[in-house]
Amino acid sequence: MKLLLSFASLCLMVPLYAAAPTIKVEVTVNDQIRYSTKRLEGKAGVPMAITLKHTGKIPKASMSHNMVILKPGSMVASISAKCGLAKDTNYIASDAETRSAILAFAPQLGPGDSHVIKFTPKEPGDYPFLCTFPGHFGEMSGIITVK
Ligand SMILES: [Cu+2]
Repeated sequence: MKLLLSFASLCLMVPLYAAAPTIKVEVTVNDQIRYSTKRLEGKAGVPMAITLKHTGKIPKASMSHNMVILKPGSMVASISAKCGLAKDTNYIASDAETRSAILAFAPQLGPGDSHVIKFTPKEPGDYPFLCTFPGHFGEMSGIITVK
């Protein structure tokens, strides 16, 4: 009986400790050099699953897109410039500044490709994101506002 009671109280307690549900969003890209949105919202400590989907037709070699999420306060323009030169590593630069700034990313996607980026912002803040394909940063950047 005692065991049964403790099992029952455990069951009642579970919902209190259940993790907050993942915030799921979809961002599309196509042959226009832009994301379908420049603003996303998250909550500190709550996992996010961001699906990046490429719905365009231009071959990957001449037009591909990724999404790189950076720590708040990162030097976005400088990281964009370095990644833009890193063709051999899929436009993700491997220097220390870039590596420490990147929290998560989707690789370069071609037409029909999609990728789910999973990350959990730990603190409130403005988390920049960008596409690092050369020349895309000007139009393809945005902010995840985490409260
Ligand atoms: Cu792009």
